Amino acid sequence: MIILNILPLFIAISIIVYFFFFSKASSKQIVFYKEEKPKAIAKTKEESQEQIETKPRAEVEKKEEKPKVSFAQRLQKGLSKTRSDIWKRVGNLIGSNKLDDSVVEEIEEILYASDMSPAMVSELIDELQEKSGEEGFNYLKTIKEFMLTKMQDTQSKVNTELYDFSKKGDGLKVIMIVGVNGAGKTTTIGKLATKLKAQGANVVVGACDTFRAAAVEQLEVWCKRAGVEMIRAAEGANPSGVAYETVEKAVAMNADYCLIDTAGRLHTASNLMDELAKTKKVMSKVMPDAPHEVLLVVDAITGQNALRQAQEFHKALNLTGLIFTKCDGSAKAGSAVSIVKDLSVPIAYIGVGETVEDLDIFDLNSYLDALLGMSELAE
Ligand SMILES: Nc1nc2c(ncn2[C@@H]2O[C@H](COP(=O)(O)OP(=O)(O)OP(=O)(O)O)[C@@H](O)[C@H]2O)c(=O)[nH]1
Ligand SMILES: [Mg+2]
Repeated sequence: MIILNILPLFIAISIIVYFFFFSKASSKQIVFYKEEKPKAIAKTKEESQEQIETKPRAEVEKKEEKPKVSFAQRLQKGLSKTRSDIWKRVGNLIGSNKLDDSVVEEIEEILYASDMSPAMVSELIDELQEKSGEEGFNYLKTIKEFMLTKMQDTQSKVNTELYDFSKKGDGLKVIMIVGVNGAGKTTTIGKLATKLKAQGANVVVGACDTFRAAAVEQLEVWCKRAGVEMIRAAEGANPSGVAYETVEKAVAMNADYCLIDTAGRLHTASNLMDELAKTKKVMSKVMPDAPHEVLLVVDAITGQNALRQAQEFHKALNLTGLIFTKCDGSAKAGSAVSIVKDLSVPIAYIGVGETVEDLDIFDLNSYLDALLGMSELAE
């Protein structure tokens, strides 16, 4: 009887207790499912959406922008191979001691590999031997001093009007670019046109490499990008004719600079060298003092042969300057010193890569510091 009386109460309590725990557990599950998991996913999406919408555009772009690399850094990097393969090895052999006869031969071998002329190598070694006995001897300073003396008189002849529009006097400047195949003529013209145009100059380019359609197209890409006019002729046309037309057009347009690209040729091909001389001469019919500059593009990888090339081009065209390209890919930048000294022709520009920013005015001091690793020491 008592059991029968208690039973409903027991059932009722059981039901209440069951519902109380069950609802708590399920609500816990729902909350967990609702609040934790989905929120975590939604949070990420929302956040990224929020970032795109609310971050100022400049800030987003700034994050993507690569840090600007200065030309000094590019030069430093470009010449790192020469520095480590040549000058650091020389330094390791000399140290700060008196130059021992036993290492002279080894140093000689390393210096020949830099493509310095044999006469210059022996002069430098004499200098090092003499100075190494003195107090406070520093082999880098001695080498830098030696190279400065060899190059600075010639380097002071560089015509700044060439690369600095603000320093250019009145009238058109015609610049003819020559060199062996693949030295970097067209690329250099493209870089130059871009730089001069960016300075506000009015530039006209003549595509006088009429041997290959691809050569004209390559130049056209650069000119379009730079926003400068290019004069072209039909494939196989006479390059002299294109040079004549280009200077004529540049005069008519009252242009500031006229850049003449030419086809690459071996310095030993006399008929092609004669043709180049003719192209040069024909420009003077339009403008008596044109071309004002004839620049030889020298691929630094060429090495010792570069001096021979430069001599032949100089004989045929009376060069006014040199452009050293591909200094980033070579350990043989030593030929630069020999050519400048032997030909008395200064280096106007130096190239250390394929982009516009990789070409700049040749500054002897910075070049030697980067070559010898002296700026590294200064840091
Ligand atoms: N690494 C490096 N490559 C360069 C440099 N200058 C030019 N080049 C590359 O060298 C190659 C040849 O360059 P071009 O400008 O076509 O040479 P070119 O003298 O006009 O050649 P031709 O017209 O065939 O005689 C290209 O792939 C250029 O990008 C430089 O300073 N460094
Ligand atoms: Mg070319």
